[in-house]
Amino acid sequence: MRALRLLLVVALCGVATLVVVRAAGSPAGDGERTVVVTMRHSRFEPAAVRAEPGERVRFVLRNTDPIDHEFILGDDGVQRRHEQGREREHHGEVPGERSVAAGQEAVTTYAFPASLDGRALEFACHLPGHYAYGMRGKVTVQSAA
Ligand SMILES: [Cu+2]
Repeated sequence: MRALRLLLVVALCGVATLVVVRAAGSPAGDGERTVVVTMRHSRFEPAAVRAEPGERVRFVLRNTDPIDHEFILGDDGVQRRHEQGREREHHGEVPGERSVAAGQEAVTTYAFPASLDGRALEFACHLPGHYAYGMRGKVTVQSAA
């Protein structure tokens, strides 16, 4: 009986997770889509995201690590500037750039220009050593066929 109850709890948790994931990927109804990106063990999950040209994406950034991270979205030039620069705090002044303190959540909304069709942008964390460790991901901008 105990085992059955445990099994039921596990099954319900699975359903709840599925519902959360589906809701996170669904349109917000105001022309924005929400994508949840989790920062775990100094990696981004998912590390690959697709966006429509011209689409506005609301990134919900969840840092589950006990250390600070950041989410910097942009082209190679943006990534290089942040990797070499001393800018360490991002509180929403620039779309696609957010600091996320340990155990916290932050949001940034980014509009992918239609001109990016067929190209990709990178998102990364440039706190010392994180980029080299592999804390990066990619947004491919492409129309659904
Ligand atoms: Cu980081």
